Amino acid sequence: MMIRSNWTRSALAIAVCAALAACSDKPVEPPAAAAPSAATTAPEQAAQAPQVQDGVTVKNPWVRAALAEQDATGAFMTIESTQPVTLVGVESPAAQVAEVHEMKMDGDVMKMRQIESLAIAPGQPGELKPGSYHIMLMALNGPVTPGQDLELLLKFKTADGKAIDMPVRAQVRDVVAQGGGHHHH
Ligand SMILES: [Cu+2]
Repeated sequence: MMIRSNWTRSALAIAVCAALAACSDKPVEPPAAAAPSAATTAPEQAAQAPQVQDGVTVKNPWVRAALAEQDATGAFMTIESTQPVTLVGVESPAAQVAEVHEMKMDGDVMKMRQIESLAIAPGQPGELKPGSYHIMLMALNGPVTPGQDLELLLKFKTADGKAIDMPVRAQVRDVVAQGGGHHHH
């Protein structure tokens, strides 16, 4: 019974990934915010400041909005580090399951799989984006609505095995993902 429900979840995740891939050729993200010229206090909502902890910098984290009937969605960001680290896990209060995934073309078919870890080194940022590496949020606890901030806990390991648990707030963005057009139910 466990096996069956896991299988169903995986099948759904693949479908969602396919939908993510389908729109990856469209411009998804707004142009990177230019250097702020504002001399006064900038409101928080516009350009997101990079989030930094222990030499790890997370830029522009965002989550694709998910309607109430959707069970899964993806989270994306750029991760830089001043020392070699690996992303070994993710947790989120918004989802019962969070995994690091890789997606790439296998012939004509876009396939995705869970990966154990994602290596990040100085000068070699981890780019999590549609059609590539991403964080898969599955068994969502509720709708993921544009305008929300969604909490992610990124779990890194350094080369000498030290854990870096980094909380990140990701913006939920309403990105039209109708390319695949598969509706479950
Ligand atoms: Cu995935």
